[in-house]
Amino acid sequence: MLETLSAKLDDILKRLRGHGVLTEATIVEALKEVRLALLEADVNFKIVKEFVERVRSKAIGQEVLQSLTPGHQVVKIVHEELCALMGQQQTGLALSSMPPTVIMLVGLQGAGKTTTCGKLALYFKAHGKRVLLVAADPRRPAAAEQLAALGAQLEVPVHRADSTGRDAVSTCVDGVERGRVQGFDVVILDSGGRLHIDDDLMNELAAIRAKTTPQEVLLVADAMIGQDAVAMAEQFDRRVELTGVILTKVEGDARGGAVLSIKAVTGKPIKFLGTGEKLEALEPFHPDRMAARILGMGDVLSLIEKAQEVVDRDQAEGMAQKLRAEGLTLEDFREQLKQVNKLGSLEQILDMLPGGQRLKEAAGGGAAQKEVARVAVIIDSMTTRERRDHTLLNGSRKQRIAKGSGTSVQDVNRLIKQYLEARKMMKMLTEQAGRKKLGRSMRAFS
Ligand SMILES: Nc1nc2c(ncn2[C@@H]2O[C@H](COP(=O)(O)OP(=O)(O)OP(=O)(O)O)[C@@H](O)[C@H]2O)c(=O)[nH]1
Ligand SMILES: [Mg+2]
Repeated sequence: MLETLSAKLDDILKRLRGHGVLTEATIVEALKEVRLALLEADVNFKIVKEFVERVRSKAIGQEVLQSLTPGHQVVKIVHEELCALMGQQQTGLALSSMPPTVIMLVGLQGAGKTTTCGKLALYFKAHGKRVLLVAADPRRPAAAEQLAALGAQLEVPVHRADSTGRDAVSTCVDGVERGRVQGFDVVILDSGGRLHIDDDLMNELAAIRAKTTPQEVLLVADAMIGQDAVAMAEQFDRRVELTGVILTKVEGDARGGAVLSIKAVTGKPIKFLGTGEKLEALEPFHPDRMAARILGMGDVLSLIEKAQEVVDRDQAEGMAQKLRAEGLTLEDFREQLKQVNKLGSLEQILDMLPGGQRLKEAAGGGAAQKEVARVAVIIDSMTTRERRDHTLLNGSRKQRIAKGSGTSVQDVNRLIKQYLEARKMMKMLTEQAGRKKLGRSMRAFS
């Protein structure tokens, strides 16, 4: 996510931090590079100009130049201004005081509307809300089928036009009414997309908006199209009045032009980011955290929140108790790897850690993920008894396991060493934390 931009800025700012004393000229020089990096990232031209000007006027003040750590001060200013660009505060979804809250998704064909409907449904479900999805594109039966399949997977009901041939507008009105009568908390309208913005599409969307008065009208746009996403937001806003934006496919967007300029140009906040095809791949958008991520400071807060969502609380509690009583076994080790995998690929996790981008480069593409897969396969090749008691693992058993998992005895030995280290650390932690404290930290997972 935004790797190219991030690497460039990191590089420029690192050099600035290296200076004990900063002169105005050094800062101006560095800002020229920042300007170029942002333009190459496809950030709107006018926005870049204003951004650099603001950083410059703050940075060349006496306070910064004469401080003990001028380089760090400049990084801090850049961070602040990046936050300001993306909207400063996180903008959550507006919920209606009189349920159901109606959320309408609009956007071009293939932008990710239907997928995002599923992601939002999962998100609300995880927050204890009852969700109804509405397939608002009756002209394309396949679209309704796709949403119905998602609904079935998530165990969320899907409202669709019956055979009487209701049009998109009436289907949405029916869906919202059903949501009200049946006591749903949230109704999400999955509108149809077109390859191009045309009058028919806009008229239909405007009519749906007028008839269902949604709390949120969100443009779903592919982040990879950069400035085109910004232009699209302006066009949609003119016709249907947006309340915000969800950018999708951000995990593949190395440049970040849309992420950085959409709020500044259109005034519409980004509310969520789509970061993969899986339904879990949706992140609430926090400008400050994104700014930190871009500057290579990581995003540990989001990582923790994600962990709280995916880690099964009862399982975690059970695991904690068991660890206190018996210590970590290889079986637990494998279980924990599975939990980590639920967080996303290791690459995605590294993205959120301070300095993670560098680690990722050092590890080479996909290497970390392969290592995890290898560990899992080796443990899978052990017998249950071996997993519970690693001391059984003698030479011949190791050979058998290596053969069974298509690895080598060295690989098996390396795994055992990693496991013993993890076990030692775990033992230390549990002893330190004691019963009460650990109980509290486990409750934080709820
Ligand atoms: N990598 C990635 N793929 C995504 C993301 N969101 C959606 N997709 C993929 O984009 C493709 C199109 O997604 P849909 O949800 O069907 O798009 P849509 O906007 O509903 O399309 P129409 O209904 O045809 O207008 C699918 O292959 C999705 O898996 C994302 O955040 N990351
Ligand atoms: Mg769709």
